[in-house]
Amino acid sequence: MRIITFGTYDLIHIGHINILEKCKNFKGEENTLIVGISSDEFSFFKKQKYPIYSQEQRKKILESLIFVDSVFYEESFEKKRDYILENKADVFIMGDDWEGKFDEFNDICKVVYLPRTPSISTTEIVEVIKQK
Ligand code: C2G
Repeated sequence: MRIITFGTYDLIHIGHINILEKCKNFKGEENTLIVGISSDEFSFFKKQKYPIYSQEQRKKILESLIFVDSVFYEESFEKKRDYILENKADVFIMGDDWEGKFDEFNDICKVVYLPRTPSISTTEIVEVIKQK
């Protein structure tokens, strides 16, 4: 199956790796995993701050992972339908912090939310480093 997922993937951590692994192995198959990585401008739009790593660095890091087959820049929520169609995705997977948010795409693919890895996020990592 062709799986698509989206995210910022800044300061990549075990929560990111876990969901990418689950996407790649979804339903016990060796799927093709396509990742839409938030551009710097789209990240700023979502979170009112720029990622620590640039979009070029984040893209290169993701491309070097064994679970990931291809990476493109996500530039807006509005283009999501086109991204799914262009990439011929069968399944769209996100962590369950996005539960219910993308159900509108069930008409063109299967939308699935998987459990997040508890107790880790880019924001927390930054806070911990700041306190040291
Ligand atoms: N994630 C996870 N466990 C964590 C942290 C993140 O499973 N502890 C998952 C998120 O649920 C998401 C993916 O990792 O599916 C990427 O997370 P972020 O980089 O935080 O992405 P986000 O900024 O939420 O962007 O259009 C959708 C957005 O672009 C998603």
